[in-house]
Amino acid sequence: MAKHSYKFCFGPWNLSEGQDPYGPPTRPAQSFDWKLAQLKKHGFDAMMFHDDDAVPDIDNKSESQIRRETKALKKRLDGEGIAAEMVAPRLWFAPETIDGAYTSNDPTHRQYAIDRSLRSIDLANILGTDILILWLAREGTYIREAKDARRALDLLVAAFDQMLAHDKKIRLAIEPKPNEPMDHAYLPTIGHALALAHKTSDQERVGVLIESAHAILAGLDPADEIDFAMSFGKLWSLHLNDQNGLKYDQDRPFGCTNLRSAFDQIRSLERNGYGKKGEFVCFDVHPFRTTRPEHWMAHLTNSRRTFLRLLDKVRAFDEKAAQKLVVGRDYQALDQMVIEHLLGE
Ligand code: XUL
Ligand code: MN
Repeated sequence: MAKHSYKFCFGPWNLSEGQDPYGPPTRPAQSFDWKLAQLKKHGFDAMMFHDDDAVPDIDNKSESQIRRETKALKKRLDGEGIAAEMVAPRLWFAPETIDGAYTSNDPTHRQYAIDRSLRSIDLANILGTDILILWLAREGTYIREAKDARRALDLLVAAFDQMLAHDKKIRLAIEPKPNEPMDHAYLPTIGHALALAHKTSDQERVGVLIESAHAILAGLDPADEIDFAMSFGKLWSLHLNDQNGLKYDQDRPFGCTNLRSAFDQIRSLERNGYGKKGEFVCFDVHPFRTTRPEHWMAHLTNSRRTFLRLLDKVRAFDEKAAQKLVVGRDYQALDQMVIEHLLGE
């Protein structure tokens, strides 16, 4: 097994303030400067950006101001030796995206979504990344009769084609999630996303991002999703985290709920060579609401530490012995072998 080192990242939204639908923030807002300083200090290499993470209040700024601010951000990132891993249009906050973005029933709102996506591609160019992440937050329905799923797919393909035509180098990475905020999302799994890629004008430039919690919410095993995407050469980014069953999207620290699943995810990354083409391991995790400000980075540093400790476990796993048990169909022994390995001496 070829050994390589991994590069880590997170987004400014991962240092959130603790608000949920039932209560206000529990920590005072931190500045972007502080977040950037923490990133480098704690062994992370890159930051993820929604368009309005890069340029706050982006909808109320002129094109020239947006370009100026993005260039200034790029200069700062370069100065600190931090890469921008991706840009993602935040298409779920604005009044224009109440009924969805690319699949809204209102054509002017669909246009807003496309314009904002094309501008995000321009931001990605300035920030030096060729990856546009598309979490299709509101592309789905609350009630089945509100939209036509086949038409929605056509609208998604048309939107993606415009993005692909806008910039010949940009790669679109779809981040599937089966529900929340919608009852049902149109692209709930990696299989759906890759099938849709085939309908676009340049399928080579349409891939995926896997988030552990989203796969679990779809009733799938994140490690199998990783294997599936990587067999197509299409896993271009990754949001590792954890999720305790079928409930709201929890974004828990990586490995905190199911250590064995975390081990399996890393095993799959290792055997497929994730990261060898420069891909990052991102942690899309949030602090628990109870977290005190002085412990604000712990969910991220803990996720990174768990990843690295489990990576050692994966690399020390006796694959030959495991293979023998597979050949002998002794899965009971294989099961215990994994458990003993995780428990240690
Ligand atoms: C939503 C989610 C987003 C995306 C980025 O569940 O995971 O934070 O990762 O837009
Ligand atoms: Mn995510």
